[in-house]
Amino acid sequence: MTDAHAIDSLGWERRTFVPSDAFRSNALVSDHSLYDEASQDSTAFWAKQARELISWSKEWHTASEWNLPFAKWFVGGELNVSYNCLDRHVLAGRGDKVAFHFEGEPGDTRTVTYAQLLDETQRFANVLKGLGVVKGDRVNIYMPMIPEAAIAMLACARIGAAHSVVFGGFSAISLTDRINDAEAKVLITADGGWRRGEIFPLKHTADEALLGTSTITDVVVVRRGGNEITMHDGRDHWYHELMAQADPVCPPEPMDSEQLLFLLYTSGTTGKPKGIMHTSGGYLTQAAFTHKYVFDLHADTDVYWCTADVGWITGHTYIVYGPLANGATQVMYEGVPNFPGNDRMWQIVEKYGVTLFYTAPTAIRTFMKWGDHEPAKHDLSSLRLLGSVGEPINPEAWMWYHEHIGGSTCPIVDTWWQTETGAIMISPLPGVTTTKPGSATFGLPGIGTELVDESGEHVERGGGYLTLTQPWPAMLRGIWGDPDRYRETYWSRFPGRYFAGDGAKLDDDGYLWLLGRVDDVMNVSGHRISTTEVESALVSHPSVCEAAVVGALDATTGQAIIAYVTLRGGFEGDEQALRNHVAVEIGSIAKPKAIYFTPDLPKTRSGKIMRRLLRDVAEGRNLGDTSTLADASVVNELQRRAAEAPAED
Ligand code: 7RM
Repeated sequence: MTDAHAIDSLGWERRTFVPSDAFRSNALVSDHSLYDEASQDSTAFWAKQARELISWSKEWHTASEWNLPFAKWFVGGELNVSYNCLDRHVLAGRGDKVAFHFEGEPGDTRTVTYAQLLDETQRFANVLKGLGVVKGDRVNIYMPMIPEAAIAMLACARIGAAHSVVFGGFSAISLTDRINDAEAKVLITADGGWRRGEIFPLKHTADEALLGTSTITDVVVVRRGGNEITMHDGRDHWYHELMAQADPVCPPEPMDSEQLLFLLYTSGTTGKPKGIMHTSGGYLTQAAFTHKYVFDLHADTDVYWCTADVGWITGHTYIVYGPLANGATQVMYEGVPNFPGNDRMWQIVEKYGVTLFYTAPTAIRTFMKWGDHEPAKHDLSSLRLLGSVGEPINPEAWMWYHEHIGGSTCPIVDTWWQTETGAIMISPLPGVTTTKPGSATFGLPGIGTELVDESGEHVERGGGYLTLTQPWPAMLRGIWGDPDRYRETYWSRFPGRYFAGDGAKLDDDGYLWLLGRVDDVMNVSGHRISTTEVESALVSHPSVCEAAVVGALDATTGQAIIAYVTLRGGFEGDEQALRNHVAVEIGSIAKPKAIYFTPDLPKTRSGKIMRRLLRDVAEGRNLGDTSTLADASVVNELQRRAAEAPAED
């Protein structure tokens, strides 16, 4: 083993799934033409996509300008993002097409057509203008999952104000920090939203947040929860009152291709949240391209449902900008997947005839835990494609998704990307790519990926660091207010390339397998073991639903593997059996030293497992920052048990 060794590669999943003839014969792409074109000249490839998928009011003069690490795309071009998402569909006679089938958690529904969405967006753009918002200002959005969240975003885009959406589950202090960093002028929120049968009081939290800010002049409040709130005279306004008086016409003003479209804050593991900057022309091009081709969107017939919240990048790109730019019809759901029952998602799929379904591995593993009988209660035969995003999907979770949701016929697109990349980077093309459960397969056309070792040397096979070798249209343009941190965070580890922070491995066929964050890689007696591989080995045992492993300091081996395991319903935890199972699956070096059974794992609010906290627990440390944790009681319980029964030798 050399010093340049990045990550060992242990297990190999060998099952393969070829796109069916039925799917291929109807797919937008069923050959390698897009890959071939892009490999000839990727800039020309993206320029072609920008011309085909986006309407420009002024043509650009230079497709791409690259001053590492600062990129510009479609330089000199002008467009209006909201025009692309709304007006052009209405002008083409598709005003009556449904944009959103909205399903509230309590069961109330609303159908919003493209014409209605355009009408509300124009009015709200005028409302914002009336409050003094001008091009270049920042507007904060703190909303439940209701159509007004999309309307608020599109209205900002229409007038050239950048939005900064803060997920509705974040605390007052998180909102304060983000408002202050962006120096936002206006806050758009709601009285409350529905979650697990109860109202979460957004306006109340916003009021608390605003005690610590000085830039917000006005607050617009959508009535959703009907809960009692306090309106501050002069500052707070009801959305419906302002809208009733708003001018219905707000022409889409052309914006520079590099006009700031939004900031989206990522918490990261250290330091204050980073305001990731995304601009207009390049972002919309890649959002529309990936949404169309990765999901094989047939806009006239498909019903698309992405279960993310608009507060995350997945909601920005694959609920708002990508699907609307493509004129898709989608489902928007406000609430949790287990209200009123564990089959709510499948009931919605059946009700609206959803054809394309995009969710996260954490959700899939939860559905597995709830049992096969929940999806079996519903007719899911409308589904024709499934997607996954957010974490590595363990092969067993992939297989479960394939069989129990996809009826063993739907292709699965495992899509790797980040807030920073803006849009999907690595994914199968469903009519082209033979998939392997757990592999995100290949970089999309026009995307340059390369695995490198510790010293930046090319890795041909096995584990390494995932880097991106060339600029892409939807890439972040920087960190708001901190260009040095931008360069340092993403462009300094391997000079000349973007390093995403993720490890991956390449198999003999050149397939990419994401292995999790490199900060989480465990070092056991000099072996660099990825969390993903051990977790996938555990999840491949019939008793296991979900697993998280961490490397905890160990006097003999440097680090020892500690596993936290959630069992499937009806199974008893057998530590020895699981340790042996891991040894058989990937080798005895990867055997966990201790296994703790737990009904739940600590996750971020967007559903990613927080291994850092588990490491703190395993090493008996006080917990660091827990503010991004979705449910703090989970770690408290694990910590209590760790204190009572220290890991045995
Ligand atoms: C879209 C999103 C980004 C991080 C990323 C990875 C992990 C996302 C996958 C994945 C394996 C995937 N944005 N990640 N997708 N890992 N396979 N298909 O999640 O900024 O919130 O997170 O998520 O570690 O770096 S994000």
